Amino acid sequence: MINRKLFCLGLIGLVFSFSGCKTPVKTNLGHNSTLIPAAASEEQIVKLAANVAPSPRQLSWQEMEFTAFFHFTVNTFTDREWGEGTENESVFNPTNLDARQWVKTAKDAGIKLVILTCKHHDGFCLWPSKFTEHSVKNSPYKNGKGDVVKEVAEACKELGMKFGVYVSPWDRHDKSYGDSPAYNLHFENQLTELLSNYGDIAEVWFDGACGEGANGKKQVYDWKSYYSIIRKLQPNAVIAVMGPDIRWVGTESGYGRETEWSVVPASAQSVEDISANSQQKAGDGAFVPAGDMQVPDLGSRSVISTAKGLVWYPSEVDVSIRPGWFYHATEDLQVKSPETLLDIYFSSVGRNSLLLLNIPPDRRGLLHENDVRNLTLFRKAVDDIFATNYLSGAKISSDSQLGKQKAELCIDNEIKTWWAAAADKSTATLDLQLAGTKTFNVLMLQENIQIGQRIEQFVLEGWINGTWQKLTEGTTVGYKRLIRFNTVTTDKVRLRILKSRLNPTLSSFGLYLNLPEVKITPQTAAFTDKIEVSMATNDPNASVYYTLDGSEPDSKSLLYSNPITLEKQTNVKAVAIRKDGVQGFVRSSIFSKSKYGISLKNAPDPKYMGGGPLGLVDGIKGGFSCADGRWTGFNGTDMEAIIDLKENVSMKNISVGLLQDTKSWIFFPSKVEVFLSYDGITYTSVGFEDIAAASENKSAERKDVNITFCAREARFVKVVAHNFGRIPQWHDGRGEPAWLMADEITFE
Ligand code: FUL
Repeated sequence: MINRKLFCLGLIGLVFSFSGCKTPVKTNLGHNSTLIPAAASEEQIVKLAANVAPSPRQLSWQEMEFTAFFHFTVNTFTDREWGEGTENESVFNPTNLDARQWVKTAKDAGIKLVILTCKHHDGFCLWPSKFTEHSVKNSPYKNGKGDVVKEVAEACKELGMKFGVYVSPWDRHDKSYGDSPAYNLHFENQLTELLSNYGDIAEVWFDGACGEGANGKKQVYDWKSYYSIIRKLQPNAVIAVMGPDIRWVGTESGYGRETEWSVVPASAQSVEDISANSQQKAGDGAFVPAGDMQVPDLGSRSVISTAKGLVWYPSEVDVSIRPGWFYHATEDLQVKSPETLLDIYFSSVGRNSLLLLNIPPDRRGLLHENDVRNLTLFRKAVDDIFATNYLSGAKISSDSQLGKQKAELCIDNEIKTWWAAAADKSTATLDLQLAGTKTFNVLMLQENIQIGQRIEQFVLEGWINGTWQKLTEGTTVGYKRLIRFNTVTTDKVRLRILKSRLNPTLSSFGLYLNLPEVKITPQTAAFTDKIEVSMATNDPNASVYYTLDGSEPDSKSLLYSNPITLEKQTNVKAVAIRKDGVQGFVRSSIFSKSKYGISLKNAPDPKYMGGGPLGLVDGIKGGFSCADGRWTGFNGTDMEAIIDLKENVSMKNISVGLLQDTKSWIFFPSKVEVFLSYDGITYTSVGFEDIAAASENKSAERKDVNITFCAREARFVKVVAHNFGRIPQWHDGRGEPAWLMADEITFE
């Protein structure tokens, strides 16, 4: 357990009165913090929690839903994630910087605010700070006359977007870092420049990552002084995540908690704890902290029952569209797909969090085409899904209501109006007769958080075949809850709120239809003669269109009706398109032909069949994702493959492709050995290679192990890749069996 120190900035200025057990607890609407009197009962604590609400700046921040980071600095040019602070300013030289392109791309993707890394840990300033020489002013960019902060701020102003600044307190360049009062003054000077010269700043993002200065000393930050400068110069700016307004969700994976309370114990604002749980090493793009911030629930009844104070401290999910935070050309093919971005959206915005997506500009000073394309497709998907609310025009009734807060107000497409159950109710049922029979599979709920977060448990039911059937269920709602479930067609639904801290409220309630999906079966495969491939969609109102030449399918492509037979290597691409024109994501499967025979001693895991054993020798290599259908995966076991080349072949090199992605528990094997045989009975070793064990998490890597030997003939090749074994101590999965992923084996 980490040490919980109370850093109750949010408790300053508290107005609250508590007058004993029998007197009703006075509410505290509009206040984003509350103290818990020592004598408070559990029931009273729950009521206090339900009345904590966001501050106006927290509310406007939450309503943005989707914001972006632009990570850009010397690292972009040195190909690093964390600079040393010793980089020469001359390395910073974008050739074609267009901040408008960054901001316009973000705006088109539905992003409302962008945050620029004005200074990252290397200390290089993207603005010509008067307080350091380590900045754009000494770089070749615009002959030292450039100011990237200004360019982004102006693009935001022009395009009606909000602007935020990331300023790393940790500075590996400045000599004063570690001499605490001197560096605090330096940092405050730089902060003052940023907050005075670039118009309105809506968010100041302080990083938790922190190390020693060049002098080996640890800096003691004067957070209170930093915060008061922000409050004075930019009173509307929220301070994240080493700050009192916005809480880091606790992981950089893009996936928030299913149960996410915005009201948490005030101790969650401890900057020491946030720092201890922040990223500790460079390049660990998807760091998942081991501390308290990763726990599944930060604000349930049992958690708040021992708190001394409570604060409104909403969660922000930060994640990069690429494996790293900064641009690296080697990651151009690892940009998150539109489908993954959509999944992240459902798991962040849809889980009472705000999504902060990093899109790093490249060395030209532009957002890369691949990032722009995937963002655009992702946005189109969100727009298509939420274009039609199938509750529009429904007749709604509730079993209770508070004053004029009637049920109709939660389906009127107006977030400012809301339904509330009667004051003494902690459960409620909303009945809906839809305007006809509708097909849907997405639920959207929003509480009126202006008066607090209350709902603890709910279930959505549909009237199907004469009975109420559960469609989906959940715990917290908060600002927004989105859940996908199996497609259903009905004209009657009801929402039952089973548990709530106070009378529940809803400002929005929607049912939507997800994009139509297409499935190609098998997902991918290698074959010897021919193979039968089928396609299907989950949407009864959609048809499947496909191509066999690798081109993108659309409604003019081949219309699928019956399974097709392939006799040569083919890239099948398929898409489901609904009658209303909405189309899903394109699926692509390569079916490859191999003239060899192969047998595996240990069966691969059914989830990672790599297109069947022949997939290991079909000439097509797996990508960076273990789930691309090409990798053959062994959980805890070795790969021992015997390949029958069907005739004697002369060769001098055998190569084995391997994947390592330690965050997904995939490790390179410890050793690869190769044997040859004429008859498939007697094998002779021709070489082996030992592979060094990984000692830290890194982005996914691929490796070809080449075993080279004097040319010789053989018909059978045996390849043995020895599983890494148990996951080492430094890893979260310590002691568990490691995965081994292989693809592709080639002969030369
Ligand atoms: C982390 C930093 O170390 C990364 O480089 C990145 O800026 C991320 C948003 O926060 O703590």
